[in-house]
Amino acid sequence: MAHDPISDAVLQLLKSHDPDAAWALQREQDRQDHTIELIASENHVSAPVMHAMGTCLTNKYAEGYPGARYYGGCKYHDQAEDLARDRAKQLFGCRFANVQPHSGAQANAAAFLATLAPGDTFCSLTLSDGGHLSHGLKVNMSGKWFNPVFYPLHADPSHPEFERIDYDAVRTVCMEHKPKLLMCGYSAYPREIDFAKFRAIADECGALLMADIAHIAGLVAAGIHPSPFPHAHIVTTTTHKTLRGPRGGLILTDDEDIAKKIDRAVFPGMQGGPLMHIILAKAIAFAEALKPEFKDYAKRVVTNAQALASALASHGYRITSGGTDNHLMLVDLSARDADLTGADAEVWLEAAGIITNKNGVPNDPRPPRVTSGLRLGSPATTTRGFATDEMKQIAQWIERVLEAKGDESVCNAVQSEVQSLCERFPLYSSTAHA
Ligand code: DSN
Repeated sequence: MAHDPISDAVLQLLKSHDPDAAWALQREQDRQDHTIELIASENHVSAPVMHAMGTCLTNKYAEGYPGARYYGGCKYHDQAEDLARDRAKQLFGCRFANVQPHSGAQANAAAFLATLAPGDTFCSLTLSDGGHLSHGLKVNMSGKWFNPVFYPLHADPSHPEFERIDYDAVRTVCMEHKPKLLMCGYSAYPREIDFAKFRAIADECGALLMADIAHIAGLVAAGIHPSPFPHAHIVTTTTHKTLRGPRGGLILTDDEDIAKKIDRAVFPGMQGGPLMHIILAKAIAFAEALKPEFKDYAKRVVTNAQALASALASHGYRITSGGTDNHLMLVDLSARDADLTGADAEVWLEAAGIITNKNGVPNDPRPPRVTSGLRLGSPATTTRGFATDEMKQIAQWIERVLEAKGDESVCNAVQSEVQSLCERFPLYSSTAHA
């Protein structure tokens, strides 16, 4: 098994220095090597990206921006941050990039700070229909300090656009509430987003358009999903999902005035010192995403997701909206078995070496810790080298485990087959990340 070489090196270092930490690292490395990762928001970074995160750039404070820092000794940090900014702009075809947000949620918070005053109204997708907690959840800063109003998905099963964005409803909600900011981009939405339609609604109601492309950023970068530019005023994203970079956030815009406000909102508005080792890793990941191989990777991510979705549908599972255009799908388990919950399915599948997350389906009668659905995605398995045959095999294993309601002997048998497949597709081998 080709382990991730950086974790291997760190493990050797830690074995005598800190055995408890070494134990946790080793077990996690084994878990990643021997299980199938179907969580739609996760991926396996390349060895150079992994290396960059464990470097001496973590030792430095670099508050401020290139050429205007609050600390001495930043000249190489300026170079690293400029590389990351320039590559991000090239990758997404826009004029301004802020690579400092520590996460996607912080990127969103900074975008709010730059464009809204406390109490202002913004509009986003109903969270239980696939939105994100930083898009207006009551207990999140976005829901406590601002006034979110929500648009739904099409809820009529007889409508051809069932469980897809209801653009008429978006317009109605926006014209009634006149939000300052209209948000699109989601955590559990399997269909293409029409950014031009959103922009037309934003213009009509006098809002800025913000696209949170955290999930689809890699597909956008590769040209597999339409770009939010030139439609969105602000684009936020994480860098670690389909984009396959280090864990972190990124904000993009074409508007110089908004860019200045974003920079001030990130620092000193939201954050102090940037994570410069992560920014170096972002620069490396952006360069990887600019390569032709990444376009091929992104295409295979979508093909693999579609293969998994249709194989599950052939086993009697309902895929919300009837399929997927991107890297993820929502599986409504209740159509297969009314008693089956996402919570049970997640635990049973994990026992078989298949890692997923329970997820509400639109209009789910069950609460978020139980749910009637699973969210599945293909970014990590595609990095590992799986193609459509392996995705169909995974669907069969899922069916075996769920049909047997997590029976221990069935889970053990599947787990052993999963392990064999993982050994045939080692992470950090010469074929992974191709
Ligand atoms: N928690 C992430 C996800 O899994 O989609 C979103 O930030």
